[in-house]
Amino acid sequence: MTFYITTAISYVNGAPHLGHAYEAITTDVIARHMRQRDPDVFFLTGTDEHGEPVADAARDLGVEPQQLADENAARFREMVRELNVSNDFFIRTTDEEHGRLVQQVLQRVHDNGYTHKGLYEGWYCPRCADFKVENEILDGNRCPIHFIELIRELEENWFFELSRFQDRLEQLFDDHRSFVMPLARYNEARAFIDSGLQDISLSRARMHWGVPVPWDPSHVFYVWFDALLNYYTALGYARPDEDLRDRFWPATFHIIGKDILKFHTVFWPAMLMAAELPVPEHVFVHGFLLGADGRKMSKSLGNVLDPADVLDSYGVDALRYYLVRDVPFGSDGAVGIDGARARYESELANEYGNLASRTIAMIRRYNDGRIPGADTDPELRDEFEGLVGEVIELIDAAEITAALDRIWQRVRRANRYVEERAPWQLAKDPKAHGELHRVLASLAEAVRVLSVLLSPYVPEGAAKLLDALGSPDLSLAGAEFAQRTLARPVAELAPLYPKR
Ligand code: ME8
Repeated sequence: MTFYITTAISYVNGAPHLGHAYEAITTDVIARHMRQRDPDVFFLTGTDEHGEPVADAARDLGVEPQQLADENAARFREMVRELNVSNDFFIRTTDEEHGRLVQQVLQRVHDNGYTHKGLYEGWYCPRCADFKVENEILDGNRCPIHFIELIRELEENWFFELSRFQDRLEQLFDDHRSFVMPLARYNEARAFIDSGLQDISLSRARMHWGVPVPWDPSHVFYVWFDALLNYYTALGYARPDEDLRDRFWPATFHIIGKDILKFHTVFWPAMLMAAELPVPEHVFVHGFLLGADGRKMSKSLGNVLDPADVLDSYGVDALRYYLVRDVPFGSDGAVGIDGARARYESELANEYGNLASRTIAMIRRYNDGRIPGADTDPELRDEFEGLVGEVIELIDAAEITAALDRIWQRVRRANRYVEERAPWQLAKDPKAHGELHRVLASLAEAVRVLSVLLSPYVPEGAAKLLDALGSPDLSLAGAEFAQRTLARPVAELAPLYPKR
């Protein structure tokens, strides 16, 4: 079984912001979890570098688009690294190989007869790079996302005959209820299709910053088609010695934000059908992180929380954990540094971190650092019964927040177990040493299982704990709560999430 997951690719008209970080982190949680089940995972992220969003920003700064793209793509790459994101490739749509493959695929769409030249007249948002249809336009001809005034465009373009895919898209949605997730987003996409599809621009005559149309080189492709194709083209050249398209196409999951639903759930499958390529299995649509004012975080609105503030103060696990835990995946959520601090202190430090420290310290103090060979306690074992299966089922549906919640219930249960059994009391009573060994063996197993399950969320802390236990195996096959005897004594463990 293979599993191919992607993020949207980010516009390089500015620096990365928390919304980009959020998407990279949440996608990474799923990718890391899947690798724990089956190693044949491919995880793609990257940057979207053509079209007006980038050309206009470069013009305003008085630099060439390529220069702006180079500078900002480097910042996105750096962000991904700092966030501990485990992508297998980073695509840039200015990669030469990408452009070549875009031309190949869209030439096929043209050869298959799904294009025509025509006059486009309508309203256009240069920030979205989107030709808005009637019901997407706010009063005063404004963009519903950026609130800026739309531009009246009148130009001769190549059109993609989207209208001819009305029936096939309806069929796709009828047959695959999980094509778009969650259900509310499925309904939204379905409503857009049901309202009747119109042909859309495939090329721009007045734009030059893009991939040239091979059958009419005075045009470049409309940036959205160039961009969407990244998911497919990347597989063609990510590995110099292997064309990964046979192995990984179609994608299992595209993870995107709600503002780009129409492109991914309507235009994209139609384009693939026109090119005779299989369509992706699922598009999962997450919500927006909102600023303190409750509005979309965006450069143009100036309400962006810098992820660096959380990273500098609390570290990478804290940012990853906070965003996944506080914002139910699929919904919007307002976020800020106070919330991040609270989750760090009360949960990462006081619950998981403390459980880990106590367990290791007690094994060292009361049993010379050896995990006792005693049987684990059925009471705690029962609490973990079925947990791995629950997590797997939830993450199959991209329910990463719900899965984290289930795991965390057991973190809390294990902490209560420490209080109830009070190993420090048992240690004072020579007659209770059998019980003490059972409690220590159970706690060692609990923190091990919890760390394996938490590692997609907090890879740094989980790895430290598993290292101290001498049990680095991350596979979910080995994550059932059982009795373990480990070869070497546990190592000293510095606090996973120290007080700041
Ligand atoms: O849309 N909260 O790029 P982009 C959560 N290049 N997610 C957010 C967000 C926020 N505040 N702000 C943005 C593009 N995003 C195109 C995509 S894909 C073929 C081309 C998400 O840089 C947004 O929804 O504007 C999108 O999924 C991603 O960040 C990149 O946004």
